[in-house]
Amino acid sequence: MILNRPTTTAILATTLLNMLAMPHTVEAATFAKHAPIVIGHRGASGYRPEHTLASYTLAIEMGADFIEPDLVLTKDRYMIARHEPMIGGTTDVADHPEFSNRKTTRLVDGVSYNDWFAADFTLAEIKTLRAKERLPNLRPGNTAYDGQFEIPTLSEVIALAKSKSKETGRTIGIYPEIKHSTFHAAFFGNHRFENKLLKSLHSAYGNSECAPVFIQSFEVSNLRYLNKKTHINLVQLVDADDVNADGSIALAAPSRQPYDFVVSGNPRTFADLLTNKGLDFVKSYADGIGPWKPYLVKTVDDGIDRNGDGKLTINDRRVDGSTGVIERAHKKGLLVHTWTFRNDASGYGFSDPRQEMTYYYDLGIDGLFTDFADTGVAARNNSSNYTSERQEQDCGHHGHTNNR
Ligand SMILES: [Ca+2]
Ligand SMILES: [Ca+2]
Repeated sequence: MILNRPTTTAILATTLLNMLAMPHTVEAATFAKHAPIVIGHRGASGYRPEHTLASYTLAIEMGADFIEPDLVLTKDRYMIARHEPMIGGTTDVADHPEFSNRKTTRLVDGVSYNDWFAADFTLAEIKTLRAKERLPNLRPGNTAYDGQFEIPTLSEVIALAKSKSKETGRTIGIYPEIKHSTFHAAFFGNHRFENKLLKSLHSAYGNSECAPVFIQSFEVSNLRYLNKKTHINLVQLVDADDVNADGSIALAAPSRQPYDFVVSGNPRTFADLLTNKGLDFVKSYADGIGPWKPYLVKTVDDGIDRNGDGKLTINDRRVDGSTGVIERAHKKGLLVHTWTFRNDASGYGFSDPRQEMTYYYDLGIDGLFTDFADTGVAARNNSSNYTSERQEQDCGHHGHTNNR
């Protein structure tokens, strides 16, 4: 039966449903901090060129709780969403002859790059560029969108998250990453980037731990600085170079240490941040950790073709279970968000990406970054650790302690 006009009963039912679905709309600045979340990694970057409003919008429409803009600064100090200060791989800048003389060589975290750098372009110039797919071989379908989308500013990302929150009745959070803090400090001045970010976030969301925001960084000293300046949630990212056949973590520059440690001569590695002592240290300034997933689940390459496709790949690795990092971090009151889950790559020990993500949610992680938000939401909703009731908890009522 097709109803051309809604009946009174239908209208009443819809009104009731809306009331039930949006109990927290008056507290828009709160979010379900303790329900496991799905973070749209660079948006829905499995389906659209990363870090575009189209990519973030699709992630939200697929049910992501947070969208993740990586941030770099332009010459005139605007925060724009790009994965790297180098923009040759994700924009059409090479097709702009007027910018051919901007290509240059710079060191980023000790590695030399010959590329175009956002820091050499004004925002107005950046706005003449268009995004393109970073991984055209892995994601050929996404190249259909090359040349269509602008490079968004942080303000535009915030505006999108806010308007989509209103439209959907869900609180859509943002999870900005300060990229290469040491590089930006050398270019623009110490903490200029961090101060700009806080100014923008505090004005958009208030200086509150209930703001639907996590600030993330692979560096340490900038997070410790931010901890003194804001109540907004901070997450220490923990990188590595690779995972060995026996499941242990391989560390090599530039993914061996936070780069500010390299500069200051601090010998501690990323792995050192996840020992009990390391977690105590992180807990002194951050609310959560964001380790690469092999830090959390041990998988071993034992030469068995588990999925029977006649090839030995990372998907075939034996899954040995939790390394204990999740449990130890939780004991210290740290949230655990891990990365990156992809339907088309990176499935250590799993051939089915949804199964992989559910496995991590079942171990108790508080959230994960995925390029495929739809699969992430399906996996999360399928997890034994997820109930819609938990999702309605708000961050102010559940005694999350921090050290500020
Ligand atoms: Ca990121
Ligand atoms: Ca195989």
